[in-house]
Amino acid sequence: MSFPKGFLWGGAVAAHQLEGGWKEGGKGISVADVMTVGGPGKPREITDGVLPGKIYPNHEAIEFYSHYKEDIALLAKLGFKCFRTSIAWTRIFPNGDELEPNEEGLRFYDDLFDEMHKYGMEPVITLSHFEMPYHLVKEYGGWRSRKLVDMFVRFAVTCFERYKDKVKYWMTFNEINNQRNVDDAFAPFTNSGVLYQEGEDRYEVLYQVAHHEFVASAKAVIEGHKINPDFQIGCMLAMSPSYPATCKPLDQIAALKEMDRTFYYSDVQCRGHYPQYMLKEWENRGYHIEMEDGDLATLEAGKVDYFALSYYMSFVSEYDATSRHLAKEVPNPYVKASDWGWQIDPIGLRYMLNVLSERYELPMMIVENGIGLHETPDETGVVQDDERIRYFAAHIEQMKKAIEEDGVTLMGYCPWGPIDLVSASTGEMEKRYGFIYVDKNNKGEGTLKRTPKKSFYWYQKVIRSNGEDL
Ligand code: P53
Repeated sequence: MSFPKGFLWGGAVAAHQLEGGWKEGGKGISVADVMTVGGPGKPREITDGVLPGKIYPNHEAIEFYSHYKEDIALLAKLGFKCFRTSIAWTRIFPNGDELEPNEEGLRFYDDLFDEMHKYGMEPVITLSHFEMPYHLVKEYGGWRSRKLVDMFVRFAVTCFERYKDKVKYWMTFNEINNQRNVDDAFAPFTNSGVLYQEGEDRYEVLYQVAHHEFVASAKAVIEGHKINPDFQIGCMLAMSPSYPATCKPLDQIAALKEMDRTFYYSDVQCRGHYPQYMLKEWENRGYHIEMEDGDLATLEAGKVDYFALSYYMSFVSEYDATSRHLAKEVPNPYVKASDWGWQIDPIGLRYMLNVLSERYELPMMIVENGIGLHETPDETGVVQDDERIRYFAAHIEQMKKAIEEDGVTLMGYCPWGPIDLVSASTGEMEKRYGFIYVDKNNKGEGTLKRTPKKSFYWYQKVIRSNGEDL
């Protein structure tokens, strides 16, 4: 038996990508509400508020807000032991800077968590998943402002107190490391509500922004443990290994430097202090990162309990002396990519779990994994998604090896988007991840009818056998 008893099999979503109801129940406008639909190679547009004539796919998404009972029942039928979603910050604090929460928003998540518990499903909850209040962008410049620390902590504490007997597993910031990618607008905006200005040193801004988030996250961990000592509060990073392109020593340095751009986030959140390579970068570049007295002690006291990761793909780094990070990304000839160019690499998951286990010695949870596919139901109305089944079987096989042969501690597995939803990076409905098909297209047309795909029955069997029957 490789997967431990009580292993958390489930799936993961984020509020803004499925709830819809963007104005229901007193909800405020989030950063996701001002992003249009894009496509492969066509970035989503970030508009200055909600403009007429544009398509904003997150406004309605798949209307989980009004369909959640039916959807949770379907996921229960699938056999979910847990369900990861996020609490839309804008349902609780519509603008983000209020002092009192919005009761109607709080009640929605009470009902949702009750509904999960009805089926013995454990909620796994992200506090900030690409959906911060847009007001905080306009008024404060997003996480550039130190003021957001207290606002986030107020939001976190409100949720911790309200749901202390309903939720045990928490994460502070989803994929906090995505914003390392300062060159496109998407990541800094969705992570942190940051729009870079002409002429500024984006990295200096990034490190200041991240410092605010690290302090906010650590404070949430500290406060959360006071509210319920049984809480498990994790960091959450997108983990994509970058392999050296060849065995040339300089390619090894390139891959190392490339990975440090991500490890910087988890080093702070798991070890409780800044790593030397980052302090040196600040010194060498003359960066001044503003900190308040007590911040470093807060980081030390607010280390996370577990490591939550998403895993989709791997990369390859080749040494490039002209690059800031000494690395340039090159394609991997040994793996295939999805229609969106994401390189599929199940063994990379085993590799990543090992690296993280050795670096941090923490329990881990895979809170996202999956493949986006173009899909249409066949003449019987069912999507025959054998490609998805193969993708998951291969990844679960590698998780098994990591547990059985390498001794990593894995708490659970939540594939991304168990029910089709709006893609984060492209805003498409037609980048589908689900075990359940949702009848809606990129233009927003469709009946919203939910239909299990072939993989639904396959994953049901996997869960029933605790990962033995792939
Ligand atoms: P979509 C980039 C790289 C890896 C994961 O992504 C990423 C991103 C940014 O999109 O995001 C995570 O929908 C994220 C989810 C997202 C999922 O991966 O772009 O946490 O919100 O939907 C899949 O195909």
